[in-house]
Amino acid sequence: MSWQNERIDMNVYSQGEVDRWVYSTCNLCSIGCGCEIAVKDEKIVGIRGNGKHPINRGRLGPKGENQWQANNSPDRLLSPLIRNELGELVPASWDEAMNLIVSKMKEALNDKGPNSISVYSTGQAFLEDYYTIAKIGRAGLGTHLLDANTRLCTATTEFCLLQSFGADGTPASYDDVDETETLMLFGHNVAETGTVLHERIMDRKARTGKPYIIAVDPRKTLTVRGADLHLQLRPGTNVPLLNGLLNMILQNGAADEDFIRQHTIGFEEMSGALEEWTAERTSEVTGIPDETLKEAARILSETPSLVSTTLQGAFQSADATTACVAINNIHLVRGLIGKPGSGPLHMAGQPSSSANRTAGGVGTYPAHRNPMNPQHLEEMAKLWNVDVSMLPAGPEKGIEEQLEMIEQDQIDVFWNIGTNPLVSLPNRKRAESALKKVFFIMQDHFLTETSKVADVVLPAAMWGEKTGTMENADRTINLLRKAVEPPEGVRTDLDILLDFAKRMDFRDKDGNPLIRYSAPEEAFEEWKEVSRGRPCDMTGITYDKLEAHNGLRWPVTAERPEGTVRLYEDLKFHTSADYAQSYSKDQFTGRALTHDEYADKKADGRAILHATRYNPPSEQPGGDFPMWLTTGRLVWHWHTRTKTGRSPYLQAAAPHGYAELHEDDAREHGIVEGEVIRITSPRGWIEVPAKIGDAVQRGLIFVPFHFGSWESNQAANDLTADFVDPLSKQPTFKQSACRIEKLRRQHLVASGETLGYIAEQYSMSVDDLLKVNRMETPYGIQIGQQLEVPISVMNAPIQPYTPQRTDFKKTPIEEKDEQ
Ligand SMILES: Nc1nc2c(c(=O)[nH]1)N[C@H]1C(S)=C(S)[C@@H](COP(=O)(O)OP(=O)(O)OC[C@H]3O[C@@H](n4cnc5c(=O)[nH]c(N)nc54)[C@H](O)[C@@H]3O)O[C@H]1N2
Ligand SMILES: Nc1nc2c(c(=O)[nH]1)N[C@H]1C(S)=C(S)[C@@H](COP(=O)(O)OP(=O)(O)OC[C@H]3O[C@@H](n4cnc5c(=O)[nH]c(N)nc54)[C@H](O)[C@@H]3O)O[C@H]1N2
Ligand code: SF4
Ligand SMILES: [Mo]
Repeated sequence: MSWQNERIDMNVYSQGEVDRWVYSTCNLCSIGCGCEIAVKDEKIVGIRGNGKHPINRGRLGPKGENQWQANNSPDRLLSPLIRNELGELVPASWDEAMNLIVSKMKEALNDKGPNSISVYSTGQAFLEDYYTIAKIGRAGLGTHLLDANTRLCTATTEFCLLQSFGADGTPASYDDVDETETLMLFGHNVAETGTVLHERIMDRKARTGKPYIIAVDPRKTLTVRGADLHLQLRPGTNVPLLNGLLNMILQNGAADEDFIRQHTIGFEEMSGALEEWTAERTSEVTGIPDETLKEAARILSETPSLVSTTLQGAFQSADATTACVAINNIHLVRGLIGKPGSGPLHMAGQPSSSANRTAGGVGTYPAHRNPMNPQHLEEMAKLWNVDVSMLPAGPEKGIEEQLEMIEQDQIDVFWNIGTNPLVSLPNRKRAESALKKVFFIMQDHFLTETSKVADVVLPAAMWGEKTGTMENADRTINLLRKAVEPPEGVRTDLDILLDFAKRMDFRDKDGNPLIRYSAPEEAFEEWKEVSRGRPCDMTGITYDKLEAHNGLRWPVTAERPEGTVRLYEDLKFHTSADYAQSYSKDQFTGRALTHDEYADKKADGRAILHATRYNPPSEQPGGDFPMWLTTGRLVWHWHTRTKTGRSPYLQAAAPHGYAELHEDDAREHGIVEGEVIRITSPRGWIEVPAKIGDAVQRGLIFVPFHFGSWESNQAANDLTADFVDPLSKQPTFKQSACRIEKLRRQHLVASGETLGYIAEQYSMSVDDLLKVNRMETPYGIQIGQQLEVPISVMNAPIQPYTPQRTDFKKTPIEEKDEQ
């Protein structure tokens, strides 16, 4: 059972009582915590956790508690902006802005056709928005260039699920995390990136000693510090590790042969590819000691239940989809799926990235339909009452492929909704040059780094100012109700999309408006019909029911009115060729298979085991760039900080970027804590203070990607490589090569100067001055001697975070007692 009790976390700034509390959901990550928004004098003045919500029972993390402050930020966009002849963004009316967009769209349609228009959306808006983007994009504009920042985020979740089980939809849920004996956190720093889920895990662990936690990460993260076993692999070696573990599981005789025979195909091919991965070879490649590997394999062989989560350490690494498929293989070989406490839980990141995949606002088709299956396209054409020839069945194009298309002048109009690509895309300078070439529409709450390339800016309403639903990481659909009106001049994403559809005069086959709904709930009601009979069937959901139940996990139908805790309990997978969401891809090359190739596999409801071959990261340390660079998150900030940077508390907790390096690497270079160093990769450089410790392994540098302003030169994505996984097309943010350089000036020792005196002049300690100059005791300095001094030291520490703000009983008690 999750949480023994409620604890209502609250953060309210109000003189006296608030006027009302409005039902909502946290909009800052995919955990999906329930909350209520405090309103006073028609303004949002705070937030509190929803004690009845099964996901969080009232708890909120630091970002959740502080997200509302951005709503009241004085620099909100309050009117559309258009770039004038002088190149400045100046205020314009909605009519001017929308008419300009419509004329540019029509021009592109005339000149180059529908596939010269791209809609690049987000994982932070609502299902109703995504569904509308899907409908307008495909049945209105007729483009198949629909993508989103979900490509950077959870595309791999989708593709590994398509490969193994035939459709998207993560099998296990948080309830399984509560029940499992063993939890493997794979490239998932949940203590910092899913704080409330981590509290939930650690709360149970403190009470019962369970689950046993294996953390797989090249860094000693906060998550690792709460784990039982740390597999500290070398960057980019996920597939060798998993292949080695699975090989040992087989050698331990732990395969569930009946399960494999009855419910899977592909075992021979899969196991054939594992043979080379002996414990010795695996240890050699991953850098994990032999005994540690064997211990992990023993636990994975013996555990009666297992939940494996994956996140960006898996998805943004070389061979992302293959690693996640290898995790599916482990679950299938051990028969640990579809039963309480077991299953892969491939995570999401953004609060509604899963909803975009489900609703088809990205490369996917609505409700897990297969665009290569003519029958599925017919269904969509019928549901939307359009001619099937309207629905282009082109293969999905990821954002990195779209940038290439822009470079080749194939795309003219780019509509960017709810994302900040010039901070979040890899190798951002390349992205910048590409995006400068298109007519760029930006829809956001604020001006961001991306505004630089925007031709039109549309001010969008924020969380708390609109109604809609989101899908979290475990298939829960949550409701968010409007608490206050958006500021004057600001419109919701849905209203903007509906207005666009009207101005474009999109029509169905009978000449009626293509979009006939005008409110979120009506959009949801239409979407429900689209989902009918598909894996994500939501026909049993209404807004009121979502509020009454505090979220429901799909499928929710007449037969399953309370939703579905875990998928595949009947061990019938979505792999029949008529029903599958995809004919899948070749696991090694990424080539899309045809209907016949897929049908010939005869999976027909059985899960598919794939051979998982190792393909080392495209860029490796060497030559001028001898170190690994990895990038990621810290607990205090959300992505590019457009929201968290506007919270005084969160901004104070982590005011600037930094680079984490190992103490031995620091010693070798004579670098001291807080010293500003330069990090250079084949694509660019940044200058950030050094944070020294043992969190990263030797030879690895970690840089958070939150600090992307053009002025500060701290943006991780000035450095990152833009290679993508061949299956999911997700960029490899976690592995690039780099070097570190000291930034020094010289100090000429003058007569009478002592080390203490010199150190003080540069606000350094004597000890640091010695380290910088690699001087050992006994030391002496002489007049005329050259000393090195860092050009700057920024010792403003990032505030530490205590991951366990738990209120559990400290004495472990038997799990059965508390149920
Ligand atoms: N505080 C905070 N929370 C967030 C977000 C945020 O911006 N801030 N964003 C949300 C979103 S959209 C997402 S996608 C999630 C991401 O959540 P996470 O995936 O947990 O976060 P990251 O820091 O990107 O990466 C996770 C870990 O991958 C490890 N890693 C690097 N290379 C490898 C490798 O080769 N193998 C393995 N196994 N691990 C490796 C890194 O050391 C890092 O600790 O967080 C969500 N929650
Ligand atoms: N180096 C490196 N780069 C990364 C990653 C990494 O780990 N390392 N992680 C990647 C991942 S997983 C992700 S998810 C991306 C995130 O990358 P982005 O999505 O670019 O980052 P955000 O800061 O969340 O930007 C969202 C923008 O949309 C606006 N916004 C928020 N909600 C709404 C809404 O409802 N409507 C509208 N119209 N606007 C809204 C916000 O104000 C903000 O400007 O970054 C990716 N980039
Ligand atoms: S864990 Fe995620 S959903 Fe929950 S409060 Fe924190 S940011 Fe919000
Ligand atoms: Mo993400």
